[in-house]
Amino acid sequence: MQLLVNPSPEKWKKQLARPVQKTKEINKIVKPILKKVQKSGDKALKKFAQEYDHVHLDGLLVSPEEINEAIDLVSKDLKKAIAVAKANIERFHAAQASPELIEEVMPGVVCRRKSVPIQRVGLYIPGGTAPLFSTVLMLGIPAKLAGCKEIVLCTPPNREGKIHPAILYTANLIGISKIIKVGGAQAVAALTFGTETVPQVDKIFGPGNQYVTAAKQLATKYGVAIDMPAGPSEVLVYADETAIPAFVASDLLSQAEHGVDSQVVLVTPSEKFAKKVLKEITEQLEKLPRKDIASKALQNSTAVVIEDSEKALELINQYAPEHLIIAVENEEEAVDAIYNAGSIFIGNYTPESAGDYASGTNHTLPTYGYARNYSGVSLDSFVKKITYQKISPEGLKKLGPVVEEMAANELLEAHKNAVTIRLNYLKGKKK
Ligand code: HSO
Ligand code: ZN
Repeated sequence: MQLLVNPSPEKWKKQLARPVQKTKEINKIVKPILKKVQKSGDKALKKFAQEYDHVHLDGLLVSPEEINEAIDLVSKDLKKAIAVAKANIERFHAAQASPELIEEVMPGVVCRRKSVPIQRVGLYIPGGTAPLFSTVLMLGIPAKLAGCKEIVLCTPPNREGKIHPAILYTANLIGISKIIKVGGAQAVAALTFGTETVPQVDKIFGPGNQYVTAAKQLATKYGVAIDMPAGPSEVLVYADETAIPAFVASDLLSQAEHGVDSQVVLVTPSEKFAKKVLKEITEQLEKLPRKDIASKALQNSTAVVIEDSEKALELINQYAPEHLIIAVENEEEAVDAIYNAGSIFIGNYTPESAGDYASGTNHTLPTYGYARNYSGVSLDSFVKKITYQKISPEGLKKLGPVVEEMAANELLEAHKNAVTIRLNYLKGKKK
């Protein structure tokens, strides 16, 4: 982890640049995968399973027997923990429901807006080195609460053709019945075009490696929506001497262990504090099973000393972190000054891990600086809002002339006529 002391603002961008994504090369690999799945459906998926997951699959769909087996394999303690997380996530996401809006904007002109569930959604849960069953909760719970009709979960099998029991247990617990053994770009392709086993969906959610991310981006060309553009996980901790160096180090390491391309940043007014954190990181890192991954991520990572708090906050807003931990004396002032962040964790006793798993907020968040213009996943991500209007004859008499005037000035006579014809009819009826 490099240490920068009072770097000049012109250099911030370069010094805190995220690892570059090789989109062009990745697309070269991903595009043919999409094509093959579009053309050959399940047959292509099975071929890719052989090629990438090194497994021969007879069927792609997870069977009820496999679910039962998973239920037996998950420990009691983990089941209890998942139940608490589920309750918190359900509670916070259920509270996000926006009530139907009805407004009589002028007499006889009534406008309405209502949330309507996206009918078919696909949830992608990555395989790889960590079985992210927590992501099943983060995507599945809001999908269920929103009322999505079809919820499909895709996740890659291991070499034995199996899926991690905690993923199956969690999916079953929240009532997802269609779980498909397919991973990578081919999973995204299957959800985009549909195959014999995988239903076509309207929106695709979930994290993944660079191939999955690229495939999701390409899927949008075929009319499928995606949750957000994704990149490697990241955290920025803003801490002063009222914070505890060991806590800060543990938070930075918790994100560094996600992947070699993860990035963690410390921003602090005190060089002395920064050095204490760096020392703690070295000590804690030694004991981590994922030490190799975390230490690679730390090579992309920086501790920045900025004495001036206004400048520090400016840097944070410019960086737009996915996760922001604020552990400074004037926490409220700092929190209020932030306008670019995916999710904010406040105080010494709010580790990011709490939000990653169980406090109730969603952990699917905008990375790579997209916190400037995207929100994290929420109940809203699973609904669309339809607007409605009904105008009475009285209402049209008031509003009609306004529309006629505007249409005439846009030189759109047919638009004007759609009002005039009705107003004339109403006059005629009166006579
Ligand atoms: N920090 C990750 C989510 C996660 N952490 C899942 C652990 N499990 C992205 O926000
Ligand atoms: Zn995490």
